[in-house]
Amino acid sequence: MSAQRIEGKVLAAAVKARAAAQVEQLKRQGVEPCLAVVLVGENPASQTYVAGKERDCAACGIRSVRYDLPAETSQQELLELLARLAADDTVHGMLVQLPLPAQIDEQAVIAAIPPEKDVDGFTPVNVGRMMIGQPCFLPCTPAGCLEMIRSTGISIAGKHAVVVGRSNIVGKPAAMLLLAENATVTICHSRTADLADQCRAADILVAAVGKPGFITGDMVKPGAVVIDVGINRGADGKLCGDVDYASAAEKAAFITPVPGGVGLMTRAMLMENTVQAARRAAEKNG
Ligand code: NAP
Ligand code: LUD
Repeated sequence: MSAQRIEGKVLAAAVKARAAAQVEQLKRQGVEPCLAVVLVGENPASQTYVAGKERDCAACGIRSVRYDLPAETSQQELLELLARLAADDTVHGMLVQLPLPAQIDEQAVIAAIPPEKDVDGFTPVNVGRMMIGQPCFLPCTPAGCLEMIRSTGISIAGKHAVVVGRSNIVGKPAAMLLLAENATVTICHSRTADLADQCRAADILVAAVGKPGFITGDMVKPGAVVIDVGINRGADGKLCGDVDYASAAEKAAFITPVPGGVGLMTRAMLMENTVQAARRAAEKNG
């Protein structure tokens, strides 16, 4: 069998077209959706991702403001900027690109984002709301994964989903969203004893490990849906995922590519969240 590629580019374009239509409507009501993106230091990958987010904003008609702070920025300075953005009514969504330099406490920074502007869905309030199924901003990468799984047309309910990785930004929330869709969910991590067996049991396999080619074809159940969240540089310097695409595609029914997969959906879901933040702010202000 040769798997069907789940095209991030096509799906992201559809999500962004939907967002753009809503932006048009908000603008007619006198609201210009605006996203503030804060980048600390000069991590080249972060710069690429943030540039992509700015391009997506422009394509959707969303105003974006970018703050580039030097790597030596103190936590206090960053918190002061966030307080200004939090108080600025023209800013609807705000995010601080991760990772942050070592002198800055990530959780303290996330806590400085008001939940109603937290378009990454990283604040404790939004994480808690997601856990109990209340309306919230869904974290962009897991939400993008869900959108890609849904696009296959398979029904998630009752399926065995295996998520490899338990980070706060990908693995844990991805598992929670799959659970909310009534999958039976297994979360694997570096201390999982029988990882290959666990993976082979998966109807839906989500890989968020951060190791190039970590998931190989022998770990994929025939007919599975494989979602590759990883973004790594291979030995050849090229971008690659956590899944060995060639061998996994021989077993899977559907598989996401890297590049051109989950990364593009992460950006698209951010546009959706930003529009939602602007819409809620507009409703609140009359
Ligand atoms: P992370 O915080 O480093 O977490 C990696 C997870 O993988 C951890 O839970 C770790 O287990 C687990 N792991 C590591 N080695 C393992 C092993 N040998 N066996 C089983 N599990 C293992 O990474 P992350 O932020 O979740 O990101 C994961 C990957 O996704 C990275 O390549 C990152 O660049 C990419 N990413 C992509 C997007 C996107 O939009 N496409 C978004 C975010 C991240 P422990 O918890 O036990 O250490
Ligand atoms: N921090 C993210 N850190 C890293 N790929 C992203 C990402 C676009 N606060 C905060 O944006 O949501 C976040 N919020 N993340 N990520 C990863 C994570 C964050 C990853 C990939 C891409 C955003 C992306 O555009 C393209 C693709 O896979 O096709 C190609 C990118 C390239 O390097 O050419």
